Amino acid sequence: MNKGIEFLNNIVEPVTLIFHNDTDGVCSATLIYTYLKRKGIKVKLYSGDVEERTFGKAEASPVVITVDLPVDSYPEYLNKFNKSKILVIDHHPIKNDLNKQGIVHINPRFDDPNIYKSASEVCYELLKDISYPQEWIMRVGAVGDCSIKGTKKEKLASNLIEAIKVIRKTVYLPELVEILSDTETLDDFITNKTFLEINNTFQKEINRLIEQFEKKGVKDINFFEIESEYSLKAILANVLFDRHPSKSIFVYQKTDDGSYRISVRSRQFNVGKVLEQVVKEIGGTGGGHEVAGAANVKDIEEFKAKIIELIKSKEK
Ligand SMILES: [Mn+2]
Repeated sequence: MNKGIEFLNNIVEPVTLIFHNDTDGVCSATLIYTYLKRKGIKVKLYSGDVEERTFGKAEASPVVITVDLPVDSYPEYLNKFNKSKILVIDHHPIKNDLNKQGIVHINPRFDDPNIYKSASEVCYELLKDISYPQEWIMRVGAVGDCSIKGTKKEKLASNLIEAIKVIRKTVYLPELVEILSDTETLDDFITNKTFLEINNTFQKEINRLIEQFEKKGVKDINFFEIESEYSLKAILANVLFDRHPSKSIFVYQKTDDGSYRISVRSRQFNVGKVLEQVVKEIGGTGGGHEVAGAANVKDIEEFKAKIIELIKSKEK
């Protein structure tokens, strides 16, 4: 922890800040960004998933900070920053200790492997001794990652960030961080007209898809293809599963490369295990937890057939 505080305190050169494209990532980045901006440091912001292209597009500034991204699972993504000072702030299970490679690697799981604490809380704790980080931003991030329950308004703010991500896409998130950094209170954020309009568009799209899903007739096992200009499989799968908690929900969407991404929710079988088994047999990637998981496959019809076959064989 002290190494992290020292790293942040000593920054004088321009920074590249790379953050996960979800609520916790946005809020973590906002806390770090606000601190650096107040110090007069130039910051370049980039957002994405833990994948090559997220790091590929990021400029190699003298200082590089990543937040809410388990880069220790893919240390090669950081190779291009070999001339920079690097700080990794994360909260996911640890695969490699990057401190051994000259990187300052902060993760509460070094002290307690089972601790569940959002990246926003980790950033807040680092910053609170050397500055005045925005507490409401930290709380919204923590609510986004379910590490605290939060108030109704905090929940609303967390959902609002998710909606903004869906409608404006990941490319907009750096701008969102700048706006959040200049937003003084939680109330200011959740009453922002532009964002409420975005939320409206988002709700309409979700409602349209719910209606389409239910019109088809809800069965025990449901495969539902989303046709939408937005990427909202996971969110829709959650909403449908909330409405039909005893059913199996497969929500899928065709990607640009012609393959299919599928979000799965079910209490009728072990989702993670079944998905792992299916992709082992038909190719692709997939897995997850007991009730929630995701997969990426080439042939959706083959995928559906395999799922039915596996579930039937387990019933016997
Ligand atoms: Mn995250």
